[in-house]
Amino acid sequence: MTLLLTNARIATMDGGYGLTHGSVLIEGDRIAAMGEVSVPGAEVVDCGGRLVTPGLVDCHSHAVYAGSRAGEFEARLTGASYEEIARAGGGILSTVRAVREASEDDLIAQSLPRIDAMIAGGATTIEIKSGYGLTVEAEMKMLRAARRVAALRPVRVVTTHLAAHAVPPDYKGRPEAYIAEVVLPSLRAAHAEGLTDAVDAFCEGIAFSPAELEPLFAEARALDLPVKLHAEQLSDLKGAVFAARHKALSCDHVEYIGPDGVAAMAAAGTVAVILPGAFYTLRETQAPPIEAFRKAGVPMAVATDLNPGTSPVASLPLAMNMACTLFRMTPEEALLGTTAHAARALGLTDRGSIAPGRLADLVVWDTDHPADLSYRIGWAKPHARIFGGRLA
Ligand code: DI6
Ligand code: FE
Repeated sequence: MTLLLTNARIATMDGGYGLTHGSVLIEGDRIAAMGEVSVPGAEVVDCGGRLVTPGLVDCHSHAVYAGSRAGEFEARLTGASYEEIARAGGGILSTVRAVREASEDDLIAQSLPRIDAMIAGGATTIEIKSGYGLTVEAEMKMLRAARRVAALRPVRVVTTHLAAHAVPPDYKGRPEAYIAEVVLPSLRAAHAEGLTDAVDAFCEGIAFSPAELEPLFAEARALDLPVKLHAEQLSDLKGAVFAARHKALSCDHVEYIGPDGVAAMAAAGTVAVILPGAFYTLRETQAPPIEAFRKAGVPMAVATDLNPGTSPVASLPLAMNMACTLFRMTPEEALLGTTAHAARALGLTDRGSIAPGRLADLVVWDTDHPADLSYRIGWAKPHARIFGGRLA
């Protein structure tokens, strides 16, 4: 099957926009060639001068979950803080209750509308974390549901084990025991079933300290799984320094990171995943140190962090807009953040840019200007989508 996109404004996203005008030739599920190519017999899609980008990569989401947290949204607007709600047994733990009660099929059914919204925003690869089960079986259920999403929708799914997301009530005050008795066994079981591509944890005062996470990252290394970390979202526990020591693919949130964390990430080649949806929803005031990341050469990704508590955001273009407006990232950085740098945050080299040999996951946008993807609030929509070499 040969597909030829013609008259395209191509943002290759190789180090920057890398704009060129011409055609993209797709053979099978891969990009075969670019430039002024013409191939007899190919199915031709005239892009009419529109922008073509790599399919967007959402490298941080909690899109598979059950239940609703709309009531907490209302409570926060009348004064309760996110941490107060969490300490009172709401927050993450209220979603945990809903996930434990849901069957795997129900979990998928409740999650598909969110997946569809992510796809509608231009995503062709999405990362999905566990972390709302907090028992061996419920974590496995989440990861199985996440894997099944890829068979139900035209999207690639990367799964991440996040059992170290919160301490469940039956382990209250005993985080080490929870790690030893639930997190490590669930990671081994998930790995044995091929259910997880990476290991993540929430390093925070309301969750786990670096010392408590040491056995988890040691186990990840033993299983040859890459690690990443929710680090420095609400305070500076030196999670980034810890994660960089374990050669983490990414540190995510990083609002409160210090110069030591930035330097450690730069030395380890760790990506900073910027999550403005959570910052916006929590009405945080401390922005991540974008200029320090730039100066140190730390690649920045941008993701939705789609989750029921702190970031009910499904659209990557909206996250890009927030990254620009709230954090002064440039639209070029924001697009690198949802393409090349997001792929890197997942340890993937076969996508995130347009070049021969890459996966033919592409989006044709209803604009010819790449900054429009960040600039337009709520109406940066794909005109067409190519997934695995086919219009989908
Ligand atoms: N950081 C977050 O922002 C989300 N998880 C995390 O580790 C919040 C998840 C939730 O509130 O349900
Ligand atoms: Fe998150």
